[in-house]
Order: sequence, then C-alpha cells, then structure tokens
Amino acid sequence: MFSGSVPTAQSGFSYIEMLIASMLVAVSLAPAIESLHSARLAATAHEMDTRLHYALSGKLETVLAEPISSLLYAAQAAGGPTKPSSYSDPVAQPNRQVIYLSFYDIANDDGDKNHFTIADTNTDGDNDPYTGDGAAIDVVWVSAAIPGTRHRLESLVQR
Ligand SMILES: [Ca+2]
Ligand SMILES: [Ca+2]
Repeated sequence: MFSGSVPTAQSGFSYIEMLIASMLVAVSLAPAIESLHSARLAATAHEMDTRLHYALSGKLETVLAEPISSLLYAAQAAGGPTKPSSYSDPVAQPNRQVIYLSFYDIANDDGDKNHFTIADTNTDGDNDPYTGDGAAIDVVWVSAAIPGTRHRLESLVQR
C-alpha cells in the first residue's frame, strides 16, 4: 500500500515564512550596501589625495631645479618663510600650490637655535640679510604646500 508521507498543503514555506525571510535579507543587505558605498567614497578620497601629493611633489621638484640665486631673489621678495613666494600658483587656482622660501641657518651660526634667523653683519645698514656682506647665504629652505590640506613637503637647497 501507501507507506511514504503524503504531501500536504503544510509542506514547503508558508507565506509568512517567505515574508520574514525576505525582510531578513532586506535588513541584512542595507549595512552591506552602506559599507560598499563607504568603501567607494574612501577610494575616491584616497585617489584625490594621491593625485594632490604627486602634483605637489612635481611642483617642489620644479622649484628645486631653479638656480639658488633665483630662489634667494624670490625668498627676499616674499619677505619671510610664511609668505607665499612668486613660485606659488595664482590665488584663485583650485588646490593652489604655495611655495614658501627662506634662508636657512642650518649650522646655527647665530647660536639662537632658530633656523629662520641668520647672522647678518648688516654692514650695508639695510637690515636685510639677503643683501650686503651677510648675503653669503648657503642654504635655502623650500616648502611646498596646499593650504587647507595636510599636504606639505619641505626640502633644502645648498649652494
Ligand atoms: Ca638662527
Ligand atoms: Ca643687508
């Protein structure tokens, strides 16, 4: 006779079970989709960061290739290590690259342990260390930065 179980309307998933399963899938997909979106945003930010870094290093290399006399002239014209030099991008340029220049007291010749002050005999009386007898500046500090970002590179140029 008939010994196996008889399929009934109770076998398989009920409508409620299917509904609950669908809701569980939907609820668990939301965080997965959210994390994919976050990962995509992070990758985009990283790509932008990398592009800015390489653009700034290229700018720094260009400036470092300049003759030291030109760097000293631009440093004097800028008037200090916090003032943008003429090698900087125009003010309105997006992701503006700013070049800062200064003489650099690498050997602490004036004994004040400040690299941005220098022993100036001031024999020409103009209080400008870039001119006169004190103009034998051997080291120039060069800094390239993108204001408003963490991008900043520094280097020294020796005569
Ligand atoms: Ca000094
Ligand atoms: Ca001087």
